Order: sequence, then structure tokens, then C-alpha cells
Amino acid sequence: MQSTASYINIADLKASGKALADAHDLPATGGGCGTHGGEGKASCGSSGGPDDMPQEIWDKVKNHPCYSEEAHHHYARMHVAVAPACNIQCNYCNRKYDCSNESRPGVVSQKLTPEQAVKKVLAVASEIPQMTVLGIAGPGDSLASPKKTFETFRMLQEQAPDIKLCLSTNGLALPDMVDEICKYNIDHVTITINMVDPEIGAKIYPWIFWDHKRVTGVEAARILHERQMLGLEMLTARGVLTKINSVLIPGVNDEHMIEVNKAVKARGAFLHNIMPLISEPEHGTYFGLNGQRGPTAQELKAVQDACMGGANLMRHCRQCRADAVGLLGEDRSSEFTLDKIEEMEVVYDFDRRRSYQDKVETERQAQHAAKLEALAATTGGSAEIDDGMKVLVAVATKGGGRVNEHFGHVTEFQVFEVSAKEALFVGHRRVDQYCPGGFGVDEQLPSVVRAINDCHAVLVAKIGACPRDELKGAGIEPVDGYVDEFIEKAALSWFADYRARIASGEIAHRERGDASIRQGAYTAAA
Ligand code: CLF
Ligand code: SF4
Repeated sequence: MQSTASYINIADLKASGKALADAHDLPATGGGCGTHGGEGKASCGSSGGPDDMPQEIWDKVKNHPCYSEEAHHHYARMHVAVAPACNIQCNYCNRKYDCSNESRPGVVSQKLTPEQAVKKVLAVASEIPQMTVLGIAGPGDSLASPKKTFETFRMLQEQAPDIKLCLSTNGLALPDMVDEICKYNIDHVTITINMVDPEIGAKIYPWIFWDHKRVTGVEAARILHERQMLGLEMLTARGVLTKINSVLIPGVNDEHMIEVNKAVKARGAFLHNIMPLISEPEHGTYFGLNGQRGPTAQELKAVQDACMGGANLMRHCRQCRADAVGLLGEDRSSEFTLDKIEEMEVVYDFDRRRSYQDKVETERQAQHAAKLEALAATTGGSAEIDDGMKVLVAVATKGGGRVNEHFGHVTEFQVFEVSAKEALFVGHRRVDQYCPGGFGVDEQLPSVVRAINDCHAVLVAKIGACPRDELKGAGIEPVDGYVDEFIEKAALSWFADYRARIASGEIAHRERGDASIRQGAYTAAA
């Protein structure tokens, strides 16, 4: 298998994106799911708000961190690892470790019984009142261990009815479980769908366990595909919100992803989350051992952009562990091991949780309003200079939607695509912290540069001389003039200034290169 060849033709994909938008009879703006899509609404997809969807849908997604990009800054989720078995084999998974689809490989979970799981959820709910969602995402397939999965949901629903229930599955067993899913009011289901063509599926799935026997090859992929489509249609018919996760595998399903997006949209999927393949030899997966690489940052973005105008896209997924706890991008699972829970005084106080969440919601709405105001003010006079130029900027933030983190403390940059009209969140880039113990580790700098090498600028609260020079040398402008400002406003202001400097001849605009997606396990300390 190839390890370095570039399979994804970015120009072709952009052209395909137009074709996709045409097929859906939507405007092909190159930003179909952004400001220009969705009948002129400000946003849709995971960045959508109450104006973009019916009230009953908004009520389901507004505090779900995966289904709402805005919510993920404020609300937390947790997973309990009650489902160890799986009924299929994916070439990107080594089942000795966590599921590499919904969780990181290489980190062994503490497997829980349903009773232990519920105890853990109540402990987390009392410590982290903004934890609103319990997901079961493995470490195998949640529906390959249906008794444990549904028993956990049943008990939790009785004891903590305000917590939303969410599950993730490969879809093989899904059609048989839709009644159970509805019985326990599981409002959110993720199906991992990597193909709608069994010939492609045969390159991803060596076998499935079906009808009491192992089935291989194209026949296995055909059965899986039919079950996934049927399950999705059944959930849509019952009003369950579905998200589709797809693992982008260069040279295998990259060009095919537009077809997947079309097929799931046609069957009512609410969101499509296209994630990069995680593949390193040390993970021990078939792909990892055979040199199959994951996509670069620009390859992933090109496929996501090409799918805009189809099913709404999620771009803030952190590919979290099957026992993750906390906000997306952070992992507090080590605070809630079984022995620590035993020593905790667990007080599940519904009223306290609600009043805390009311405060979170007030803060979130204030931030949303300030963001819209900032956008309106900044974009008011800039339409005349809109010649279609778009650049990426990386942002150092520790929350609140503001530029408020030091360069050296960052473990994850947020990336925004900025034009004269808008600043759109398009993803995140994990990096190893430059200042882990108060001192800069200069050896880390090349890897940080590689992670944001497609960006024109990095907005930070503060940055030292050494990283500043390294970034400048790589052609990335370090910017520390927008401390504590809302990200969108800061990005648009920087862009206006950048344009002015180009116009005055002070600088010349140059295209950026590609960036690499950091592989390997996320560690809470990183
Ligand atoms: Fe968990 Fe998945 Fe529910 Fe979210 S995760 S079961 S929908 S509560 Fe979220 Fe994690 Fe990405 Fe999954 S960031 S891997 S999309
Ligand atoms: Fe692994 Fe998940 Fe695939 Fe099962 S469905 S083989 S647990 S990645």
C-alpha cells in the first residue's frame, strides 16, 4: 500500500462540490453550508442556530456538544465503556485497544458493568454540571452488546432523566434495535458509514459476523451497506437525529465521500462528520501495518468543502476515547476511575444542575449575540473589496470564543477560514505543548509549524521571541494584537489589515502549503 502518494485532487474535489450542490439544487458557493447556504440563513449544520431548524430539533441539539458547534464550547459529554464486543472488523481498528473510530487507539479502557457505568455517570454529573450527554461508543460496537448498552441507558434514564442519551454503531445490528432505541428515548444515534459501494467496502472491512457465521469480501460489505442504509431510514422515520461518521482513507474512499454524503442526506441524516484516518504502525491495525496513511489537513478540508451543499457537516469532532469525560478536546476520565468514584460523595442534584446550565446558557447566548454584533460591525463596509480571497488563520483560545491563550500553552489550535465577509470555523489542529513546564521546548516548534502550515497567521494572547521567529521564518504571521477579542472579530480585523498591507505594497500575498494532522493518542496532560 502507498504511504506517501497524494490521492486527493483538491481542484477536482472542488469541482465535484459544485456538482454536488447542483445535484441538491443548492447554491454552489464554495461555502454551501456556510453563510450562503440554507436559504440565506447565517449558518447551518453543526454551526446552526435556532433560526436554522425547527424548534423541536433545536431543543434536541442546543446543548449536545457534538450536534452543535457552538454548544461544544460550553457543554460536556461523557462515554462509558460498557460494550467491548464487535460484530465486524474494520481495517483501521485493532480491538486490543479502544475503537479507533470513536476513540483513540492505544489507550485501554476500564471496561464497566452497567451498574458501574451508571454510578460513574452520576458521579460525573454531580462534579461537572454542564455534562449533558451520555454516549456509548464502544470500545467495540454499542449494538453488538445490546443488553449492556440498553441496561445502562434504562437505569440512567430512571435516575437522571435530564441527561441526553447518545449511541454510536457500525450499523450492522441497527435495524433490529430501532424499537429499543426509541423505547429508551435515545434521541441521537451515530452510524459509521465509510462507503455506499461494496467494492470499496471490501477494502475497508475484511469480514462481518452475520447470521451466525463470518462473511468476507464484497458480500460482507454489501450486507453491511444494506443494513446501514435500512437502519438510517428507520431512524429518520422515527424522528431520531442521526449523525454519520465517515473515516477518510486516502486512495480508498476519498473520492467516494461525495457519494456517501449524498446517500446519507437522501435518507435524512442530520449531520455528516468526515474524520481523518488514524493510522500508525504502532497501533497494530491492518492499515497501520501496511503503510496506509491518513489524509493531510488540506486533503481532509478539500473533501469536506466538496461535500458542502449536501448533508450538513460537523467539523469539530475530536475523535474521542470510548471512556472520554469532559468538554470535547479535553479528557477528564482519569479523575473518574472506579476507585476514585468509590471515595466520592455523589449527590445528583437535578435543581443544581439545571441552575448551573441556565447560567451556561445565558453566557452562551451573550457570547452568540456579541459574536453576531462583531461580525455585522466588521463586515459592514468590506463587501466592495471581496474578490474571493480566503485564508486560514490559527487561533489560540482557552474558551469563551476569544483569543485568550498563550502560544506556549496551546494543545489545540482552532482554525478559521477568513474572507472579507466571514470567519468560519473549519477545524482544529492538535499540537504538542510548546511550554509544558513553563519553559519553551524549541524542538517542538517544527511540529507546531507543520500542524498549521496552511495558515497565514496565528492569533495568540502572547508569544515569545523564539516561536515568533520560527513562525515568521515559515511564512506564518504571529499576531498578538487582539487579546481577549472575540475570535471572529479578531480574524476579520486582521484580514482587513492584511488586505490593506497588500494593497499598499507593504507585503505580497502568497498561497500557503499543506499541513499535517497529528497522529497518535491524545493524552489529557498534552
Ligand atoms: Fe459520544 Fe459520539 Fe454521542 Fe458525541 S462523541 S457517542 S455523538 S456524545 Fe463527538 Fe467524540 Fe467526535 Fe463522536 S467528538 S468522536 S462525534
Ligand atoms: Fe473497531 Fe469500531 Fe470497526 Fe468494530 S466498528 S472493528 S470496534 S472501529
